Amino acid sequence: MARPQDVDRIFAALDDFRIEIPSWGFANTGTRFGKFSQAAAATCIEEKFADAAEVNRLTGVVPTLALHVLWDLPRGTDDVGKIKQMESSTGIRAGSINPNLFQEPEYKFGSLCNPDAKVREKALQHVLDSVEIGKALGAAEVSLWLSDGSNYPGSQSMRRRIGWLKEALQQTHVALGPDQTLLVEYKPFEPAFYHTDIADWGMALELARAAGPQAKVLVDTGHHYQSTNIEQIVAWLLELGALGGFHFNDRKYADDDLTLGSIDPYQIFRIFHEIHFERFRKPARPMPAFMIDQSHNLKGKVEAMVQTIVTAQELFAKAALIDQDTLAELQDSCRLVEAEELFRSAFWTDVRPALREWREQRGLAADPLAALRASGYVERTAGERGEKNRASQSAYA
Ligand code: LRH
Ligand code: MN
Repeated sequence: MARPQDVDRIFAALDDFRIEIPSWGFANTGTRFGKFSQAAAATCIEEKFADAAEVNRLTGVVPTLALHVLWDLPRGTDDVGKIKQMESSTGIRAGSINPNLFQEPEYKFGSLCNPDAKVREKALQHVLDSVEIGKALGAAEVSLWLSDGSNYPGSQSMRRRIGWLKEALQQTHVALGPDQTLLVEYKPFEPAFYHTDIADWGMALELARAAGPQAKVLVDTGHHYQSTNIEQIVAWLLELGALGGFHFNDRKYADDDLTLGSIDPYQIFRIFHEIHFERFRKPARPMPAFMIDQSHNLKGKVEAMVQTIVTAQELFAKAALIDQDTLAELQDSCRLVEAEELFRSAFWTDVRPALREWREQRGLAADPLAALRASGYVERTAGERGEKNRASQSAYA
């Protein structure tokens, strides 16, 4: 149970905590082995915004929805008006703009790194269109992930692909508006299984730096080899002022896109500790963008999203309990067990009663998951959307 003096810390942290949810988290998705369609799944952008509004009604901390351009704005800038209508009807604003450079046949051998200059041009144009969509929507981030890579040694030139990639990101940076950030996301493998052009934080950092000051690194927690010390990468990126944001999810094996904290909650806690340490040292520095990037193949989509946000709030609140001055004193005097016990006891503190109180004081449901079940929202949307979902066996999201 959190001590009374802890409650202020928890409340202060929760007041600053905001997290973005992905439109694709509400749509029917699957794996290469199958897709288990859900009747209540969102089938169009209107329903994705409606689900996001329901999640925000219940939690109060998700003001923005990440959009994937080809999935959510298939007509590009011509769909901006439609998105703005939904922003005003739901109160949810468009969040990060994610270009799609991984599903069209032209991108078989890559997009920005494709040996064919015409394909690179097409890919760059899509990124530049995404930048313009971001400007038109006043969205802060353009979030770039490339599936680019190869499957066989010797089959592609990794050096020439680096050159093409640097050029494209520099051209993208020139096109950014003054308040826009380009997020460079890395991933070690999948769908490429020999080399991936942006495979780790070092490559993403060098590409961001070469592009310009508005380019930062995005850390997707599912994009690391087993036993990678992710919080150390976060510490380094914070030290370098190069951390732009996170895609939070969880995994047991690879990029499993499971719900945050479902496999290793201590991992997210350790990452949040680095964030709180940065806030403690440099309170003026803006927080990196917190975003969820999950696909809910088995859990109910809205239920999984609410569960994810509640878990993220709990872990962020736990990490806020660490007294940075005391911990620094114990660390620097190498009182190892005392330092570790201070660190661990924060993780083991049950912050849920304080969170319920924080929510109630802000007119929110004390238990958002229970409130979702009581609302009948999922049953209602299943009724409205069931027929469409049965009919449509669409592509990925
Ligand atoms: C790639 C990724 C990327 C998104 C996609 C939905 O694995 O993490 O951030 O574009 O998932
Ligand atoms: Mn991601």
